[in-house]
Amino acid sequence: MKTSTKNAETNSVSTKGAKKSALFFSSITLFPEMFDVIRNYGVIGRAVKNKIVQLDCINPREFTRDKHRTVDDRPYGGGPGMLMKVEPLEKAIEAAKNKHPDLSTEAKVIYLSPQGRKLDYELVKQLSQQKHIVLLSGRYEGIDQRLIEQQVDMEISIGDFVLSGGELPAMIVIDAITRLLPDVLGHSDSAVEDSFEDGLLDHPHYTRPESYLDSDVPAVLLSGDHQAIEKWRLQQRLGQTWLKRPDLLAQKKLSDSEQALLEEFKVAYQAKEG
Ligand code: 21W
Repeated sequence: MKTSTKNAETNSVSTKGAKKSALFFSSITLFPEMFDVIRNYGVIGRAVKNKIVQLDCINPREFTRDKHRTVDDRPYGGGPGMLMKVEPLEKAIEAAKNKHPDLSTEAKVIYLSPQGRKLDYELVKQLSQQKHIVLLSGRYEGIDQRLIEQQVDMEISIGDFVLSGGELPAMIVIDAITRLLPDVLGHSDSAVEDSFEDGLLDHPHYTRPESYLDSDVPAVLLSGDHQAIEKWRLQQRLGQTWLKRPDLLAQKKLSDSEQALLEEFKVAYQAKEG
């Protein structure tokens, strides 16, 4: 078993002698149990176990004082739906920020909201440089605008569709950031290889059997010619991006050899599809 020790002063963990920086997530949520999904399974679960990331949930309900532990309140101006009650939320944010007061940088407070900046690889990469991220998940119709203005550093959306709350988006943010941290992924699924770093989609993959419903694995993948395989994969990545995400390709500066590979793909595609 891997043993790791953590130094509270420097916010670093050492595993088998190698130093690395830990990232703390504080999740403010009315549904902390939802986060057990990422805490206990897969790549992120292992990162939590190895103390590469820490994930604490803070429930605003714990900061209520009334008999019914009320966490919702009515919107000024009327209309359907409720908002999250200000005082418990304010106290939860304060408690989250104070979780790691000894860090060199302050916590970044992120409110997951449909009004936010759309999450993409650039933003995930930028956030992976932080030490402490507070993720505030809204429920009901959202939170008081003054809390956003005074307590929130950034609003993030995961796309233009309506969800029931911020918890799933918060978990998506945690998953995407954690994958980019050093030592979270093994060599077999390295972050560099499948990142959006080079702005291209992935190439197609094949496994056994060699022939499936009369359709064969591309011969080059069985050739053992690693140079030819790498060339084919790059050509597929260029071609698939051209077919499916022309917006990504438009942003990318292609080298002469990449341009030639893409032109060859287009010719073959047009010959096949007409
Ligand atoms: C959804 C709360 C809609 C309030 C337009 C005008 C966090 C989310 C969420 C939610 C409304 C994210 C309305 C993508 C999401 C989230 C809950 C407002 C009425 N719509 N990213 N008026 N999509 N959603 N509904 O829903 O908290 S990040």
